Amino acid sequence: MNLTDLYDAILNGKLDRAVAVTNEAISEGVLPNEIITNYMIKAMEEIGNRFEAGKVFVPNLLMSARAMKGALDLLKPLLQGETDAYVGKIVIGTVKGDLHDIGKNLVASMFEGCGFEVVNLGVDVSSEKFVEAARTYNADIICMSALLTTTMNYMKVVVDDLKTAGLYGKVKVMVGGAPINEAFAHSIGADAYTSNANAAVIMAKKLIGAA
Ligand code: B1M
Repeated sequence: MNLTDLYDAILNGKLDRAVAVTNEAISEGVLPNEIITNYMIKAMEEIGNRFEAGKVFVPNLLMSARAMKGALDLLKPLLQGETDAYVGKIVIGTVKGDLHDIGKNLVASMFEGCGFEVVNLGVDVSSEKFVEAARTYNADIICMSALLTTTMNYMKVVVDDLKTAGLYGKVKVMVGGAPINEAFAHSIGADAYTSNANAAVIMAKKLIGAA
């Protein structure tokens, strides 16, 4: 089994091949995090670069996303942390106008595997939905994901609406996604930014005093 085959399968949008290689890797005991970080995410970065360079088009992104999701589904049950104990409640979603959900779902799976109860609101989530869910589920943390520079600013709308609803400070706010960084998170009043799913779990535990 050669894991670069998985990289190639995702890059070329070959779902069946991606699933087959992932199954082999699992049976050979390769750690899920290694498969995800070193091969799957790298392939998505490369297809993104090729798209930006005009060498591939939206259908190619869709095919790669489909292959990535199929392979990731096999790994999700294995993303188990060191504890099964309940840690806290998280509401997560991709912000309004944005349909990218692979990273957000990976973060959600890591949270679930590490003892968080997760309410996943999906993609294209309005501020009203975030605020309502925070209240309805009595969430400890709201996690927002954005992959587009045109949608990232919507995170501030959600933070402002949390303020209006009297929830700001009561529910913590975490943000992430490729165009987001620490300075942006700070500027909109979010409590934390993390660059990846592992760091998100560590940060979430810290924010609610469970670290
Ligand atoms: Co689009 N897309 N896309 N896309 N897409 C990007 C984001 C882009 C960078 C590609 C490029 O040009 N290089 C570019 C954005 C440019 C910009 O804004 N500056 C782009 C564009 C332009 C577009 C469209 C506008 C294209 C078009 O239609 N002309 C369009 C927009 C649609 C919309 O949302 N309204 C579009 C559409 C799509 C598809 C639907 C085809 C597909 C998404 C399928 C899906 O998600 N179901 C797609 C894809 C696949 C990509 C790339 C290639 C891959 C994204 C991905 O899944 N990465 C992407 C290029 C890239 O990112 N390099 C690109 C893998 C994933 C595991 O990483 O999501 O970054 P990521 O998540 C990471 C971290 O960011 C972090 O943890 C994750 C795991 O470590 N993280 C969090 C994410 N969310 C977090 C939340 C947290 C914490 C951490 O909470 C606290």
